[in-house]
Amino acid sequence: MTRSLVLAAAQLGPIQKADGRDVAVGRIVRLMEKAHRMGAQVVVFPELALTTFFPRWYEEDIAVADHWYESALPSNETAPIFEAARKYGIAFHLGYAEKTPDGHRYNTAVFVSPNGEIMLKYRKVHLPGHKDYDPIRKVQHLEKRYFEVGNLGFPVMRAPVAGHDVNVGMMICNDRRWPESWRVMGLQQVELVMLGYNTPSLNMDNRGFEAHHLRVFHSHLTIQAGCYQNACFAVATAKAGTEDGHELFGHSIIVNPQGEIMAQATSWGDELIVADADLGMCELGRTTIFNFEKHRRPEAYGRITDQVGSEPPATWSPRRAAE
Ligand code: CDV
Repeated sequence: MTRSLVLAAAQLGPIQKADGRDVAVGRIVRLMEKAHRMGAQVVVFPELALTTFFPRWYEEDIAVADHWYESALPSNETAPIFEAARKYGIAFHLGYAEKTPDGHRYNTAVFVSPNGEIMLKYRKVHLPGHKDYDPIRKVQHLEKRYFEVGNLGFPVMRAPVAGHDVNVGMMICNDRRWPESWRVMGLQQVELVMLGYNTPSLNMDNRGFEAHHLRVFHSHLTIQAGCYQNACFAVATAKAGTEDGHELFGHSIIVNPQGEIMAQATSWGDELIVADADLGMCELGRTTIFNFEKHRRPEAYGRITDQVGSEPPATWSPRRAAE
């Protein structure tokens, strides 16, 4: 039997610092209604979908930032999202800032069934940016201040989605740039990777020039390569447009296991894109070029897990070469 799904990326335009949860939740519910009209069965919302990208704002006292976090999901404020999913029979992925009952803070995403059950939770592993105020930067990127490194690894779950069992996994924003994130999920036969991102149009590190157009290119390059090399689909959903003067580049995409872009957002606002995914497409890569069991050589990959930073290589000398 063909296993096919209608996938949607629900890109969100900017959420301003002054906007309350009701603003984001109202827009998310409207995108959910649209997803229903367009026949979507899985909808992926961005990273930190309920608030502005608050790690750009420095707070000396982290407790002052507490209002950006969810301590329960659903809550009174977020319940309308769960109600819409139930009403329309749609499974959804949502990124948000999580504060646990024992006070830990994570950049988190959940995959929720239409009946409101959290089927999978992921906490961002590759936190970019810095912990303390950085005077060199044009704009702060304080994820290392506001979040702990995720403690759930990169789990993949075989979950019921629209009548099929689907191997689903998640990553968040910067994780997409790291082949390790994809491969750990590829090793669990992931079929659908869901990921949200908030990526500025300009490099804000102020440590060298990076051409504007390459920012989008690098984002797409990593997602397309990740899908091809691990024979999976991805729904990659952006927050887009200008948040309090800070521009995010959008360009949400849905990608197939050949690494092809099946759908792409064209606006910098709230926008829904959809694509039909035949999950059988994952088989070709998995049984040929990327048949891991046949072709992987972990005995040659020791450095991947033994080492964190790079090391200089051995230096060539005539004597060494002769050995
Ligand atoms: N929210 C993010 O993780 N943003 C990062 C930074 C480096 C811009 C990204 O990879 O897009």
